[in-house]
Amino acid sequence: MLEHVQKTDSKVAQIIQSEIKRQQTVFEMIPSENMVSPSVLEAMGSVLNNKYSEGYPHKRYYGGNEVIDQMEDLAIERAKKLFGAEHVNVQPYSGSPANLEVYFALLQLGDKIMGMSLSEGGHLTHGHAVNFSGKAYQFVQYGVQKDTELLDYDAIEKQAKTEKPKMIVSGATAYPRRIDFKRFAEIAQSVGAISMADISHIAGLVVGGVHPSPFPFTDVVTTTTHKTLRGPRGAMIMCKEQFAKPIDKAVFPGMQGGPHEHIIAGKAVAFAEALKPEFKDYARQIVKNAKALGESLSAEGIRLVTGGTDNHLLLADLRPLNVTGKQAETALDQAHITVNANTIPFDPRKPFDPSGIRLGTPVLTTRGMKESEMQEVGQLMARAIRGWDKPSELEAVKRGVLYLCKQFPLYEDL
Ligand code: DSN
Repeated sequence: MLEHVQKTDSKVAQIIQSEIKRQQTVFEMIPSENMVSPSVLEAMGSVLNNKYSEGYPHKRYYGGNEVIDQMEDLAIERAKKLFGAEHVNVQPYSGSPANLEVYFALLQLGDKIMGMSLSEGGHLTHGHAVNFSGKAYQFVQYGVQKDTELLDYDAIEKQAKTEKPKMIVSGATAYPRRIDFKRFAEIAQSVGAISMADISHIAGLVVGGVHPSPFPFTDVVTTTTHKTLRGPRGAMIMCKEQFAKPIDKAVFPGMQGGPHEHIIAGKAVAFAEALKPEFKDYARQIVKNAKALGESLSAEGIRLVTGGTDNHLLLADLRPLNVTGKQAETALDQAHITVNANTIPFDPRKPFDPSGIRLGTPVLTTRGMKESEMQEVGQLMARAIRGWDKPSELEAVKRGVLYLCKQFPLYEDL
């Protein structure tokens, strides 16, 4: 794979090799990550990188796009089939620009939007004060109920009726339960707001049929393509036909220049993979694995936010073990388990060193692990967290991790 760069730039080749080795020898458990197929990697590394294609298929601002047009058409056609969307724009560079493009397309600067607060599971671009979304629009935030840690749809409806937003954004980055997109769309409709769902985390579960789809209820749906969907790092916007024109205009020329057609090629490959029946098995196994991991962690005395999971991720509250999120993240890193420290709802601690960690099963499931391995993964994690300040414990956990990684190899021919 690195035959050319190895000859021309040994420093870069060596860094890439080290990262391949790191990915092969850790439990990668950040729930927004995945390991793509060699076919997706190849498509992303192709000569499609070389072309400027500003505009849309068959209406470009540069010559020589007759081949590129076929690729973008193919990606759009596959995405429509995968999600049952009326209109798809596959050009967004990533999730954050995609969300901003939707706001820019359908609202006036300063308009009111409702979105889920980052500290309770939302996303920066759903209206956080430090983000462009929170500065350019008047966001009001909703969160979860204190006692159940679940979304309270009646409270969200009441808030929508009082606030009368122009748009309601649903979707989360740290919410372990199902999201009722139909209810969100009904609430939006009842106050004359546009409904938007950001399904970046769960897109693969939606196409796999293990999470309810936001289609056909939701007006606009954004998603990244690199999380559970297991495609290249990038995004897309899907919408009802009536919103197609302003959305396309906001992506280009509103926010972006030349589309990354090599990444769009990777998206097309990933969509074809996700259309295969095996992908449904994969999505089902992600959820089974998350549930099994949750049971294992609970048995070890770790409290799970909401008591468990319906999707690919878990939020673990480490206060019962008297360990902070950052201490756990650092210790787990040393034991070759990659997670991120994360706030839990109503966290008494600060975001940089919060009370919890966020973890997920998409990558371990891609490697082929099942429920019995999840039992072991949970035990290894708990041992590392309890022994966060004991190098010998972390070393013992690392040995267990390396042993399992060998049984479930990754990128063997890279
Ligand atoms: N950074 C992503 C995540 O980890 O959830 C969201 O953009």
